[in-house]
Amino acid sequence: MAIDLNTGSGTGNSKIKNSFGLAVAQMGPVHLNDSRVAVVARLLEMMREAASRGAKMVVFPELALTTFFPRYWMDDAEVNARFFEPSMPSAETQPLFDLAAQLKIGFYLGYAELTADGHRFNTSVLVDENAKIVARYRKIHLPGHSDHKPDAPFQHLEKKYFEVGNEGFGVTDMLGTRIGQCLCNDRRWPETYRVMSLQSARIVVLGYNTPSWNIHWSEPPHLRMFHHLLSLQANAYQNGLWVAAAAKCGAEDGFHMIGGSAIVAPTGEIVAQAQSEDDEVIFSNCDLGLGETFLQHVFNFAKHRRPEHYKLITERTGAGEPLSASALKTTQPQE
Ligand code: CDV
Repeated sequence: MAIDLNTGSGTGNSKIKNSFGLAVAQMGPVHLNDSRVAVVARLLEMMREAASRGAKMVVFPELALTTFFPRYWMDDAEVNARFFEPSMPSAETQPLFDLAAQLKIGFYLGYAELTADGHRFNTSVLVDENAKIVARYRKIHLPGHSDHKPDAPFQHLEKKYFEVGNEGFGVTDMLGTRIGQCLCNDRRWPETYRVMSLQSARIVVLGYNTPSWNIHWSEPPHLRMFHHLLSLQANAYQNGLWVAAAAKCGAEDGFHMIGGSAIVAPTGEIVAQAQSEDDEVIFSNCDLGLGETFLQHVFNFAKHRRPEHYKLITERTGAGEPLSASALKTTQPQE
């Protein structure tokens, strides 16, 4: 392979050989009293646009069907009745599945899941082009708190309303590629992506609701967007995969959340980014071969990873004391 010294490109043929049309459907605000029917109508319109632009798949936000209700302190009976889905699809969400089958487009959707035996999860599903649910993910890194904070401007009660996901970070073969899913706060944790890239995920999709204000400390608001993009870009690059992230954003009943929905390439570069804080579809023809360049060289996992030196990552949750010299020493693994 010739290296073009003018461009610095060593990736060979610039024509996209393995192109995947990927759309992200950002949502503007969903207010407390907006109906599921009205929300689903907005999602249907964006699904149509995504398909018309050539998307094989469209990514919707976290908790896409309702307002971001963890900001409200409510009793369990009320919250279950108003915001949780006892089934997926349901009468209100069935039109999404019908249109997906008609348009032959896959999708990712985040919603609040209430199981038959009363467990509650912050969940997403991957739905294929035949409208079949092929994978489910239950959010693992739940942010916020479970107690009432009456002095805070709003609550972040994910730890009250949801249990920690119990099904791991799986990946799924669909639409001719391998896709991993996560939700919002998961995107800030490198373990999320590495567990999926070790299963050869090519795309990670996620939805998010990120309040512009941090109720725990006076974080400068611009850092919310900076850290959101930094997390997507660093992890796309370090794992040689595409990342597609869909926000629910703008002011929901006066509570503002960041936009910035984005599609990030395995180079770490943003290839599409939402400009508004409203319903908006962004799209990219993603070269699924692009990550290979990194995964065969700088991030050739089989060749360069040294898991014998990473044991603390699974042995410790919080930071602790330094390891002793003898604990740090390890025998060399056999080739
Ligand atoms: N829904 C979320 O998980 N939101 C968090 C906020 C609380 C920081 C996020 O990581 O964006």
